[in-house]
Amino acid sequence: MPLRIDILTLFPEMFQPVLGTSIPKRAADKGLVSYHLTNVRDFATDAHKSVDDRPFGGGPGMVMMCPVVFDAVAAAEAQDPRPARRILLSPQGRVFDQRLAEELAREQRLLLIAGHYEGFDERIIEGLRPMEVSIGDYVLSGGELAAMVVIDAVVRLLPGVLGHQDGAADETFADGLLEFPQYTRPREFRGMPIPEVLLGGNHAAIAKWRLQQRKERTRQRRPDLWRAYLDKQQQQQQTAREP
Ligand code: 4GX
Repeated sequence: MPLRIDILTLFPEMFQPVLGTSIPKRAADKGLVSYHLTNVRDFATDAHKSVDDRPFGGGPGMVMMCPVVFDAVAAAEAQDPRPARRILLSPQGRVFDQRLAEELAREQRLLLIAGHYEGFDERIIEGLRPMEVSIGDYVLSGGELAAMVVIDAVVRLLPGVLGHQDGAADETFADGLLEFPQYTRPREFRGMPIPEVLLGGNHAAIAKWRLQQRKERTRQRRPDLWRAYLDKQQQQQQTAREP
């Protein structure tokens, strides 16, 4: 069964350009994933089609209301018997990373809730118990772009989505190091040559140079990743020594 992804949003039209392009589209065309958009506003019951209201206690902005969100989740979930892993995009959430992408790629069904406005009525989180996920420490105007980031990172990990060529195996974060620099034609551009080692055809030397580059770049640019890499290496050596 393909992965089913439900998206609950007030702006379903934002998703078509992304899900209908490149890898997310290719994955759906191959039958490896399906996308299902639910417009939360369709579940508004009053004449004005309200989905948000002013916060109790006062303050700026509007808050997404419980009834529409609960009804939208129930309607989406009833479309398929498989239980969905519920995810709500929010700066309060667990910070999204490659490890979480890999975890989500093993699910059968995801349901993403993308909110606009200042936030959700807290009882949405209390009652629906979604996993709160943040794509980083900055403020977006809505959860839609965050949902698309999560979907893109997950879908490209599904078996069969990427060709063997652009396989997800040996790239950044698979082993915790940044990538090595790449070059293509021409051999010299505006006075800038390419590293000599890449022209020699000595594959062992090239592999060694690339690993060196990856380590050096990670150490200089991402000391946090470099620390984690060193710790992991040390752990592996420890395990290898155990009887
Ligand atoms: N990573 N936003 C969600 C509305 C909101 C506020 C509070 C729930 C609780 C974001 C991020 C993000 C802005 C999306 C506020 N929803 N989402 N939105 N960073 O900034 O995921």
